[in-house]
Amino acid sequence: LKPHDWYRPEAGPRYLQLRNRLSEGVDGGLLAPGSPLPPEREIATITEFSRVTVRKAIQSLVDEGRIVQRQGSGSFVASTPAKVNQTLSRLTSFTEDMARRGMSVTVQWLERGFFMPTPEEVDALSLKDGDSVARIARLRLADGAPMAIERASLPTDILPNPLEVTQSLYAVLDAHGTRPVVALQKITAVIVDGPDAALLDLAPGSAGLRIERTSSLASGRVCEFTQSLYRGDAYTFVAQLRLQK
Ligand code: 16G
Repeated sequence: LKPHDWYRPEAGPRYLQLRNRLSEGVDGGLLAPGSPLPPEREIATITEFSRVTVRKAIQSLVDEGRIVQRQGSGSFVASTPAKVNQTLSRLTSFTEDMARRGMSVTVQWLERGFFMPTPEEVDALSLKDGDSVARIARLRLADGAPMAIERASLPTDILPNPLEVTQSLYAVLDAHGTRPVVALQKITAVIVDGPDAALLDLAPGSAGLRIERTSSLASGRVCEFTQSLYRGDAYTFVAQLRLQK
């Protein structure tokens, strides 16, 4: 048997035939990473498949993470974010880290204001009974590609006006003289699913890194508790180790 005799991409269910053609379009560079897919109707006309088949083919590529769907703006060819080598020895901000690499930073706000703290926040920030918490949760993008979902919680006297944060939290804290000087960071491997996967443009079931940062002022007071979910394929964390005797 020659390969052609058993490998026939045009065989199998119709939606898989179309899926293969679309997939080849992506691999062949016809559909560039990040570019929008033509509307379903148009794909159906060009390829002579039904709208139902087109929808099924697109859905199977969405499930594989090759195509991403954004609410209100349609389907796009997935773009793999640049891989970032991030050192684990300096207390820097996301904005600074990306700026150093010449990448542009944007944000999609998820939450920003005062909230009733969760027991975890009460514990991490040593809040008193009845205290509320300043919380800013956002999707962080570099050069337009989603990198992480970050949910930062701070005591209200440290961040009296959460709306002041339009881009960099640490720049705002710096201006108030409350930028943290030391932090404890924990990194755990997780599976990304549901709405988190959609926000990060990941296929459900992809690898992610859950990162928790607890930062303190020079006085030792905890001023920031941030829980983040980073794309597993976007980061390599690097630490230098020394022999200690
Ligand atoms: C980093 C920190 C996060 C901090 C943020 C401030 C990690 C895992 N997290 O993303 O804790 O709140 O920087 O960045 O490194 P910003 O000043 O750009 O808002």
